[in-house]
Amino acid sequence: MSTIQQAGTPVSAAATAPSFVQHSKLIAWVQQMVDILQPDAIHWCDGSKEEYDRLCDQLVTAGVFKRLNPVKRPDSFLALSDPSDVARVEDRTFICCEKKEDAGPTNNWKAPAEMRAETLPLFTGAMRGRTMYVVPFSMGPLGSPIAHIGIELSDSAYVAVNMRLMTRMGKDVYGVLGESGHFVPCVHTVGAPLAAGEKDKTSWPCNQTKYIIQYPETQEIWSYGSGYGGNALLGKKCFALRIASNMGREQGWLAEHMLILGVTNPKGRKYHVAAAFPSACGKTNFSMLVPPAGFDGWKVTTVGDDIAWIKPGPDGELRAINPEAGYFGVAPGTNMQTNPNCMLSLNKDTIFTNVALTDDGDVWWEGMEQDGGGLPAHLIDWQGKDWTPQIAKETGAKAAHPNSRFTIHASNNPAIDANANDPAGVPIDAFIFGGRRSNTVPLITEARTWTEGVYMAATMGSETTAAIAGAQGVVRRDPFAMIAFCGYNMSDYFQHWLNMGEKLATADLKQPKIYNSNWFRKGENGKFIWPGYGENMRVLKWIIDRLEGEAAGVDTPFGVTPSYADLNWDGLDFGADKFEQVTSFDTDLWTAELKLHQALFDTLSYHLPKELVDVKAKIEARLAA
Ligand code: SAT
Ligand code: MN
Repeated sequence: MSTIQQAGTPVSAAATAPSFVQHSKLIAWVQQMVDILQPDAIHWCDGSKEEYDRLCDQLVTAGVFKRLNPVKRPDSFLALSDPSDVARVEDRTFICCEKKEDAGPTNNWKAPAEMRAETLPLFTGAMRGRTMYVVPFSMGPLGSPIAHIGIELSDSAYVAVNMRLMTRMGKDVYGVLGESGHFVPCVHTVGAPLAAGEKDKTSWPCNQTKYIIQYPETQEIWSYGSGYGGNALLGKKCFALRIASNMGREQGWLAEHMLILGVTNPKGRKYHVAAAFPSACGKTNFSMLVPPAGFDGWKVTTVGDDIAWIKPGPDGELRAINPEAGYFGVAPGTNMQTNPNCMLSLNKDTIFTNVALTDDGDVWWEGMEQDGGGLPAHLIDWQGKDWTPQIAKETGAKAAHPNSRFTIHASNNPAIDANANDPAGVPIDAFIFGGRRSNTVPLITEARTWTEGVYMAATMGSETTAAIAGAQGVVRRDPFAMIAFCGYNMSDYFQHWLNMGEKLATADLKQPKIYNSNWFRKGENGKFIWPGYGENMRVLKWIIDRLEGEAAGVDTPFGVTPSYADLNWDGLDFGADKFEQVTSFDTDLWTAELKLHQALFDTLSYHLPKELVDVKAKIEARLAA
């Protein structure tokens, strides 16, 4: 670590750069940014445990962190954000490339020069009175052929410590970069400069004006005004999805909003499945799934819980890594029933954001009452206010924000896959695309061909969740769960997927099978029908059995689904009538659904692959038959 700065002297990147930084272009870039952002000091992060501890202590002193009860939650902290800064801001997220068509109709677009001119006044002096943290990070195992490096400049120590959990962060990154290696420059400011001598009036400085800007052509990220999640931890959605999807398109690989899990069957054969669900739809739970009773000999292990980078390996087969090193997961709803591995992961070394504080210095969120303790008599809620069951009843106040999160290093996870850090990645056998739909879409459907699978993923719809600022529960098309994350034209992205399948076929390589799932159908009482969580193993087993050529299925106009007898029901009381409710294929609903697919295709008509239009025509013909 070095924070060498004399009060009153101009901040110099070259003078403060530690000896482990030997990259002159990088130092020059930091200086350029210092000149714009005008921080009071520079802190070059080395990523050590000592540095992490020191920064956490500083955050406690500054009132940003509360240290949790060391007996109940060792080395863990709680941060409460500004109530206006609690989720990703999609309407303030921009893809700035030269041509509007290259960003496509699903992204907010502005020409780079225009965006730079508009935001330069905001970035100018934005770090005054603050320290600029220089955060070196690798997305993926250091030196892996699938990994890429970024440097984030941030004026938030909260970001620096979160990045140490979420990425491979530290001075070893400079070893990989050497004197001239390639990195993605990422600039982040909370947008709350301080006048000389001024102190923060709040523990979560931010700005009502927000910009999350990606310049894909120059691979730059500029984030202004928010300290929260994907807005501020720039390795995550900004780099690993929006910028990386562009890199993948150019270089022939995939950057996807997917968990990756390993699943071993009783024969001892191991498969790897990558699954795309929208934010806050259970990716973390699925990736840490514990097989229920009746599934002896089955084992599920976590490679990643949110993002997958998938590149053709030396033999052309698709190999996937989790570019992240930790999990930034949704707390509410997590408990020993829904995700025991996750609960165990949170026992120590955790940063919690926007959950509630118990009277004995521990954390609490909605859903934890199901672990036997019932509702606590008193809490401090995520806004720092008193919370009691009575207050909750009268006002509906949530103790934890619905998008409250935990940050942990993946090594906390008892179900971590033995190959989670393998630089070569893991081979992918199947993809699952899962929307959140209260009706229409069946529990699980297998695509008959790669193209049919791409169609399923492309037309996926989903009800929005608390991970996005704004309206919730609205059905929108969310192709590949990438609506907010694809950094280029969505139709070109569909084409890229078709091309990847074609490449595998041409090389005579096995294409992973593609599935469409929906755990979220509701009954007339408005409640979810599928019990979910660990029971998803029943669906996963069917998928693996299909890969082994050992499970039957029935044809629907949309693909192949299991019949009741094709799933293992050991230990679960779920009758054929209920199964019918989660799998039924309703012709009227599907006729209406296809109109929505058409509306999506109308929006995406520029460069829309003809193959997808053909699949739609085939489904329509089958529906009519
Ligand atoms: O806030 S994040 O973008 O990191 C979480 C999510 O929306 O998936
Ligand atoms: Mn996500």
